[in-house]
Amino acid sequence: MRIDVLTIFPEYLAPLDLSLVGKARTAGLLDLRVHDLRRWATDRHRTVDDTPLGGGAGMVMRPDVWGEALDEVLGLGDGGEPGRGPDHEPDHEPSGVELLVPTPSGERFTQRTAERLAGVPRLAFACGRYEGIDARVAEHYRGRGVRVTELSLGDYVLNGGEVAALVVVEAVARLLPGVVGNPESLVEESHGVAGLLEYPVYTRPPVWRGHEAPEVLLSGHHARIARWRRDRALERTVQRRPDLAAALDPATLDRHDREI
Ligand code: 6GU
Repeated sequence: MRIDVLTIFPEYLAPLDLSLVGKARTAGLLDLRVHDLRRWATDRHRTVDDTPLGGGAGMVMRPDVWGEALDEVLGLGDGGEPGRGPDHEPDHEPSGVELLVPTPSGERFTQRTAERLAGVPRLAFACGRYEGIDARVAEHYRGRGVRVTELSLGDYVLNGGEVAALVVVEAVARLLPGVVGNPESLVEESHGVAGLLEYPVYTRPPVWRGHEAPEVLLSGHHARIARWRRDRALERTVQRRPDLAAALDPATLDRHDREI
């Protein structure tokens, strides 16, 4: 998979050299390229923003700078020739690249989104400051046949899209074949297909500072352990995430589950 990140703060993406994502890059499983948006600014001060049309606080990122940057990085060529308007049908073959725009006003990013994105051959992130990128940029690339997804991590506001891009890259990269050593570890974890949070986990010693690990986990009784883990996962989900509990498919719950 190839991922491009466009940002005015390339240093913010430095953690992508580390850990699992860093190893995926070294192993050639992930081709990740970070670009400084100011490379495409044309004035002496490398300006990328301007005041909002209609007035108001803050600054808005300029469509002209984003347009030049994205045309080059997405490999689409010049999109500004006369006769092409926003109402035209896309006249490019979809390039297989999906443009992701992190914004608190986007659709919610979930594990389902990460799973879908892990199957897209090319992703590109347009990281804006939180007042945002001129809305015509997303509209323009949609009109050219690019899938554009505005994504939000949750209901809070970050200063810009960079941290959100880090989160999405990590969530997607670990789903790529060969990135996580043991694929079994992707199966049981929180937000898996069962819609349950993960059960609590323990390791040695069996007693630590007077706290005992649950006896069943030392029993060697695999069916009882599985039942205990499912009960704890359900209990946690009901207590911590009533929204997820309410969305559980009743057909996948057994009689024992209903007693939790
Ligand atoms: Cl994706 N971007 C920004 N700027 N703030 C956010 C967010 C994204 N998700 C939650 N807050």
